[in-house]
Amino acid sequence: MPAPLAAALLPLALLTPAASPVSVVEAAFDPPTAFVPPAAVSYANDLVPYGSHARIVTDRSVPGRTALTLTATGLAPDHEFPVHLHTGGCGADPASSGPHYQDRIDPVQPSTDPAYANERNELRLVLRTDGRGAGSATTTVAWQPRPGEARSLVLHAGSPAGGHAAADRVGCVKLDELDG
Ligand SMILES: [Cu+2]
Repeated sequence: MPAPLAAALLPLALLTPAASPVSVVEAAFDPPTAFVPPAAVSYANDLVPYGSHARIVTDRSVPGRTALTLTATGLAPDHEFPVHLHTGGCGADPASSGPHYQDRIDPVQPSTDPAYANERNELRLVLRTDGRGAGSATTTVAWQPRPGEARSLVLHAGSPAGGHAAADRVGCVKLDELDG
């Protein structure tokens, strides 16, 4: 490369922070019983078929803001999944993803107070799939998660379907990238 360009790029390289403000997680949903703990867990093969795919882009490049986009393929068609940022990881037990991540933590748990349990204080999306099971949803919140406290994005059943209650956790994607 020409010397002037290299010289121009050097200061940028020195300024590059250790953690990128934009992180991308790509994962295929596997059963929780997989031998290697999967990066994305399906608890309901009918709504989140094994092998279906999620891509999560988390953009924290604007100070004090987080924009999160979830894109998925291979899910149940024509379905609406409520999706939330949760505090726990994705274990064999759907409950392992713990409560919703809150910017201001409700002192009373489980949190039902609308002053805390709302879409400004929590990160929530609604993922609507098309006839082929693909969909995308995005949202922006006016805060950034505390490092290590938002470990998963959880898909809920949304409406009673195939023996699942609306609140059932049907899928979970690990967000290790947000840990630091
Ligand atoms: Cu949730």
